[in-house]
Amino acid sequence: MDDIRKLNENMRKSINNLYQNVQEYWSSRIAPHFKKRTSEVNPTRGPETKTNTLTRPADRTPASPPPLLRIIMVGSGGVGKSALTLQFLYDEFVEDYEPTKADTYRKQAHVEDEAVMVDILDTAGQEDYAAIRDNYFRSGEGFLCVFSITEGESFAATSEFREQILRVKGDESSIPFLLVGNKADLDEKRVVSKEEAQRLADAWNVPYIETSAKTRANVEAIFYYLMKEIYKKKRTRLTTNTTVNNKNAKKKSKTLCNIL
Ligand SMILES: Nc1nc2c(ncn2[C@@H]2O[C@H](COP(=O)(O)OP(=O)(O)OP(=O)(O)O)[C@@H](O)[C@H]2O)c(=O)[nH]1
Ligand SMILES: [Mg+2]
Repeated sequence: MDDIRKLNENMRKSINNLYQNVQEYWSSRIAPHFKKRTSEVNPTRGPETKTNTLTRPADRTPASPPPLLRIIMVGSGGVGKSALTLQFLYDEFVEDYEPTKADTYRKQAHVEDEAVMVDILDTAGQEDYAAIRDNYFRSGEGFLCVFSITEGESFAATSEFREQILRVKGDESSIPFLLVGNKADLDEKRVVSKEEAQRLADAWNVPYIETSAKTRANVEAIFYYLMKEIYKKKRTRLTTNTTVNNKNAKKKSKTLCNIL
């Protein structure tokens, strides 16, 4: 019995020692580092963080993941949404037509020298999937609305897509949005003129760009344009929130001073 008691006592001592060692290690080695990192991202630190807010929003720590930019490809079936997406991501043109249900892709990119993660949702143009579009659109932060310059119906359909997007996004008419006339390499089969498409884009107050998923013409341009727009909008929102938070913090400290 005595032996067991002794063994228990020894075990208790060892555990206590171990616990103390861990505590010492934490307070001498880890805690100071932790404090330093927190102060590095303190938004109220002074002028040098001001420059930081331009490149790195103040409410993200240096270790936080890059901002996620959500792009949605919309447009009728067969206009080239998947072909544009795959050309952008993998530098290749897919000749075969395989109607999409919904595919998501992710890619790291840089916008204004900052690393971002772009999430591309390639939706189904086919009418069979029209009912599930609302759900997809809700998560979108920017839209590439694609038609084929060789198919009038697909051009007419862009108005329906635009209406649906505005309805789902709560008529947020400033949502990053681009009207894209694809298959520009097939100019001899063109049925939608540049002027006609430009007029529609002007009425919506959005840019119009012609692309070719086959030749890669303007493929990077449309994705990067949209990424920049989404990024700018996100950054403005973050900066506004930070300014409001700072103002509130100042107000609070003033009130506290008055009370004291
Ligand atoms: N010549 C030419 N063909 C294209 C271009 N873009 C797409 N295509 C072809 O058009 C067909 C349809 O392209 P997809 O990208 O699958 O069309 P989609 O819009 O994704 O169609 P859904 O998934 O049904 O909504 C394919 O055979 C492509 O090779 C282009 O810019 N030029
Ligand atoms: Mg597709």
